[in-house]
Amino acid sequence: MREDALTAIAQATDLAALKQARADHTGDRSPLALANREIGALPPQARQETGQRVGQARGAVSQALAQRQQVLEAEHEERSLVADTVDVTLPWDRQAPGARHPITTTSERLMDVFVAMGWEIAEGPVVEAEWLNFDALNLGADHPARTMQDTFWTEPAENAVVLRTHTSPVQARTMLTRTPPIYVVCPGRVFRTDPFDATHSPMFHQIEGLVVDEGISMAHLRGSLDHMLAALFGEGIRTRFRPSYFPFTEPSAEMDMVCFVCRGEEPAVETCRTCRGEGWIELGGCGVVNPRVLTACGIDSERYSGFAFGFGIDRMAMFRHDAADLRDMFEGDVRFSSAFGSEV
Ligand code: FA5
Repeated sequence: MREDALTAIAQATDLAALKQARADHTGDRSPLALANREIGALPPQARQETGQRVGQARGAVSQALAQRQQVLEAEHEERSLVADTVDVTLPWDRQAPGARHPITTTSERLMDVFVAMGWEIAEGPVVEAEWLNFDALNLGADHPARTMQDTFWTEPAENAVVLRTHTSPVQARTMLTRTPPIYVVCPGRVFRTDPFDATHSPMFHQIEGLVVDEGISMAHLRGSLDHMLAALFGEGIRTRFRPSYFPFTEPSAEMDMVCFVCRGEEPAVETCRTCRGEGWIELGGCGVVNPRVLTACGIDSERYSGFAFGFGIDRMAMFRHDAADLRDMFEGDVRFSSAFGSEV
């Protein structure tokens, strides 16, 4: 019995065969199990001697099983390692994956900067009520500044809707639905009947920021924008504030960044097609929220003040990646995105 079992165990060449040998030689119906069960029926003297022999045989068999199991498991693992080996040098024909667009990664980076400061993300629709795109922002029907942004009208009727020309209607939406303190940013697509050139597109992206709280001033605006640009481009980036006009902010300013192609330096600046010889690229408008806008949106303008800004994300993405022509952003060529795909 013992020899039969040990031979079967030694001859098991894989784990399945060993499992079978274990069942055959140690299972309930195995000769060793039967012998063990019959010990009790033997006369006392034979019982002791047989009990000892059967006990030793069972011990030897279970030890042999354990040893063989260890050997076969090690062999199995070794075989698997060889079988699963991947030759990374083999040529591959998988389709190249897509890549995240630099406008998406720039937009997410911008949101991270503000979320890290405790601001919230706000959203609004791209097809917007005329009232929210213009009137609520102190741009009444007869206001000459309505023509500042060339609008795609979708319905030339009363209660008209437009493709939003800026992300500023989200300011109005936010103030109408929340109470101060308000700290929000809103990135999104906007539309204007602008020509398609190196720095303009009829569809582009803006990020709007709005803060309404007690004691907010232009200084808070400048500090927040400097922090945003330093986080995106690194410290020491050359920017300037230019006095400007927006009906929804007073005072208002335009923030420019030095042209990343010619760096604003002579003689390159003169022929630079990206900044058209200006040396600067306009990033966006900003200012202290006009109290009339606060009042129109149901906020106590005696108690609260605020600041707002609306910056072009596409231009910041161009700057970040040294892309000289905005049109490349919208070609849909995956090689363009791939070049910046891993950057965040
Ligand atoms: C506005 O749209 C204001 N709503 C910004 C604002 C918000 C001011 C809150 C005050 C308070 P503006 O029309 O200047 O401002 O556009 C803002 C930025 O969008 C521009 O500086 C530019 O960076 C970008 N931009 C404008 N038109 C285009 C375009 N056609 N293509 C790409 N970027 C554009």
